[in-house]
Amino acid sequence: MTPERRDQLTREAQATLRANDRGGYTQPTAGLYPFQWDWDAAVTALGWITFDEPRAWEEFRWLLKGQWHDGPQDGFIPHIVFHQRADSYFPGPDEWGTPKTDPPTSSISQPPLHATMLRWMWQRARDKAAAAQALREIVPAIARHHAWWYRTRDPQASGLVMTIHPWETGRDNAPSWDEALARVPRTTRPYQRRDLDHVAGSQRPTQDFYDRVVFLMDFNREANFDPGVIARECPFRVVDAAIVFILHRATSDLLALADELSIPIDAAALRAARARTEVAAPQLWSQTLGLYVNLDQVSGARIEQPVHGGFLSWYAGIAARTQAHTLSAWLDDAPFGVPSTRVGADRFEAQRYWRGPVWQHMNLLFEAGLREQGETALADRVRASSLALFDASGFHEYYDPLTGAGLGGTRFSWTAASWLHMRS
Ligand code: 9WN
Repeated sequence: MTPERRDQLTREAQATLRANDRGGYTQPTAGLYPFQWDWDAAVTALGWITFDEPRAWEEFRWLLKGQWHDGPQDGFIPHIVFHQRADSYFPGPDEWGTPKTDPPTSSISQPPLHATMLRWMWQRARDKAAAAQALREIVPAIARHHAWWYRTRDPQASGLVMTIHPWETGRDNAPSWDEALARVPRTTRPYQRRDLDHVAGSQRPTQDFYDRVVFLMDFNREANFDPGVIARECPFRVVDAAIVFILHRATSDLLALADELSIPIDAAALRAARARTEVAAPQLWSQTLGLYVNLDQVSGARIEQPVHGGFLSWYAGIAARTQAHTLSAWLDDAPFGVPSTRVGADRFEAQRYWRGPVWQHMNLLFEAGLREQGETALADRVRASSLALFDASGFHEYYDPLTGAGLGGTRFSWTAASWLHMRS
């Protein structure tokens, strides 16, 4: 890539975040996603820190306005915070039935990237005094969120947190969830999807998927958001390897930040949770696929689907040597990597949401983990592929791994933020 093109992309990325800024939180993209999303906010803050440090810390402060306090859900950070009303998205604030909070929120979470993004922001920040002050506010809240994950999503202390909604995994319609979701009834109540007003149906989940995820949203409300009832009775309960790995990594970063800044948190409980995950992680290994995969907690079976979440094991510091061969083979098959489902697999679809396309923030995490674990050649391949996509197609929501074409939403915040972080 030429230096001129790099500068142009940087200007465009900064302009994208400014355009999506709603005065404290960043919309993922106008129209399609008009609120603040949890894991988007964490990645987006990583982009802001490269050119506007105060604004980066604000992103977290605004996300935490949606955190729940007290009771069994204490520490919960919802996957959507509805700071303002907008009718271009379904399901909006009135659909979730959550207790009246200000701002209103959804009732499920998303992959807990926060502590890792915060640590990288701390390392990058030039104004260390302001950064330390922000972290002293934010880190205890994130520690409560980790306690929420371990307490409510792993009540048996198995070492593997579960998740109870495809939207909670952030990789909503990955082929791994097909069987588990097929057991969930289809809702019979009327509702109006809004995503198809913005993006072609061939790039979005199916109607069948929506009917079942709406049922799960309503199930949560009928369970009165009681995590004990949900953990026992929710018809969709899976262990998502990506969430296990993201949480595991984030817990290490949380401990490191608290230690470095002398912020009091319950470090012993977090260390114990980490130790349990280290012991339990081999249950996620698929010998057949040479890859960490997901588990269906209702059937008890490993879900033998080749999806890219398992490649976060390096990022988690839980590496399996043979997985390097698997990733290498996946990259050989995809002109643009890393595809969310292996190219050529039965359920691979090049353009449909999480069933094939490439997502740049995932590549950012893969690259970081590979590099840290000494898999330099693979890290370089992932990076080269990502940079080629930025160069060819700019800042889309996701990309076709066969052609590099941009898909889904345009002028997308976490994609622009990923460029700002990865370019240097
Ligand atoms: C549901 C905002 C979010 C991302 C998710 C992505 C998509 C929402 C949707 O958009 O999900 O949360 O309506 O499709 O799958 O990862 O956080 O960018």
